[in-house]
Amino acid sequence: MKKLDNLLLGVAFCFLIACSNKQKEIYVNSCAFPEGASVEEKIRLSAHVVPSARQLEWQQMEFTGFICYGVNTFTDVEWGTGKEDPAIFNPTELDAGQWVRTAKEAGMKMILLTCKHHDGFCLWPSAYTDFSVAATPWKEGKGDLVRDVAEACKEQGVKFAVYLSPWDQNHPDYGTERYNDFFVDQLTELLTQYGPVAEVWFDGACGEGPNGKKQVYDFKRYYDVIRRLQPQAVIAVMGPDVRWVGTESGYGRDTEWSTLPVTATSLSDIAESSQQEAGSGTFLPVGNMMEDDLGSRKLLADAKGVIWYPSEVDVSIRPGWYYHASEDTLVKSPQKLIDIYYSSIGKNSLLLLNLPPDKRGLIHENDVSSLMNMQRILRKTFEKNLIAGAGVSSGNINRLVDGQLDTYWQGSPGKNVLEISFDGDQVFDRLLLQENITEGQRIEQFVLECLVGDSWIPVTEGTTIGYKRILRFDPVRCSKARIVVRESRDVPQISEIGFYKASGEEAMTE
Ligand code: FUL
Repeated sequence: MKKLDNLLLGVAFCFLIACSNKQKEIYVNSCAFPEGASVEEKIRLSAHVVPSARQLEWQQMEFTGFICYGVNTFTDVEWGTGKEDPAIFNPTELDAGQWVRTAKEAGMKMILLTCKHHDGFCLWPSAYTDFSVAATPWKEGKGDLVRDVAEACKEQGVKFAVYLSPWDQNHPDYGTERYNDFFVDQLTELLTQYGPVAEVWFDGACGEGPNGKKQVYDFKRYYDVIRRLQPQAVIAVMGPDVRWVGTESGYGRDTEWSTLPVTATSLSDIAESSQQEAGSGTFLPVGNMMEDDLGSRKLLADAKGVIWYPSEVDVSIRPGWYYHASEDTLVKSPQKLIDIYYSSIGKNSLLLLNLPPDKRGLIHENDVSSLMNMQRILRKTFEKNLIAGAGVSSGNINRLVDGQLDTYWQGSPGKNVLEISFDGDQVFDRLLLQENITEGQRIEQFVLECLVGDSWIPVTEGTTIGYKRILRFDPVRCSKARIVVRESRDVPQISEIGFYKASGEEAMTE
């Protein structure tokens, strides 16, 4: 537990890395500001905080899938009670391969499975409870859905992740210290029996258990188990590696910092305030993850340090998280999903899109169709980067289109302008930018200008870029464009640039 206890200790270590490598001043995961640091120094230091290896790998997945499945699927509710008769869980055509195939074809790189939701029903035959698939008619009680999904993921080259709800309405020990032992036992089963796990997702939703008590979760202990058994896994939402964006709508912030100013010094404080109500005082502003401003200079000025805490946008393809036949006609259209794509992945977040299988145990045809059309249309939009064949003012263009974060264009004081000369006139309405986050998130304000006649005309502008930013604007025709970085926390480094013309099918129909 001690290992995770104190952010300041971790940061002292980071300073050592920085000293021994003057070329690259980086602080992995966090940086505590020295006593008496000026605002300018805090801003500069924050621009050198970088993701841990597990956070970077997670971010680069971009698009991931969520499977909410369990007794709720059969009782037609969103939240169960923990008193369900397990016999109701009886899918007739369950095919985990279809779930993973659908996700993979849609471009998702990971599947997160609700191994246990708030009702406490387990999709694996846990040795620590009778409330599981072992008590159901499905496969005559011999099934293990966690195994089926983990194996299908392995076969198809998709990462596997576990959602284990801390809130458990079924377990008699809920609300007592013994429940923490039980939770650790279940976590251990999931982390030792099913191969590599890429993410562990702890939900912030929490109510009373069967005995009317609220549980004090021993998060530090849970994190310790995860770090020991699956060190590559990120811990999301009620956890230190990945931040809940603050809504379940699919829409992230226009200004999305992965570097968050904090007043906290311990990871447990971070966990406690991650998907919670206002008032903990851990983050600046004193408030919750739903605040609009989580990373401005104003907040940095009052902070004690900065952590790398990137945003994950979770949303369901349907109104509910679980399957309801009454929502078969309410599946989000491909155009709506594309709008969500731009508003999450296109705004420095990872997208976690829920695809709830139905009572048969299949992802419904309507969901599959929407998803495949979304992917097909996006592929059309992004198939041709118009920058190909162009030249850039800084010489070598290849480093801006090679898919590598650590090959980049770098600005210099007073010269933060990257000019692009296209191969003749080009028409585009999408701009994609990526920062070299392996050295920090820095850009605070930028504008795209195009040369029309003899004048540079502003076409669109943005604030943060981070891992990825995609801007949409009306089509523009030009042979020269430039990115002007107006404000940055240190020298800007742009890793990737793309100019695209959107497929006509992107247009919203609703
Ligand atoms: C919420 C839960 O209460 C929902 O049921 C769902 O699991 C969603 C992803 O998170 O907090």
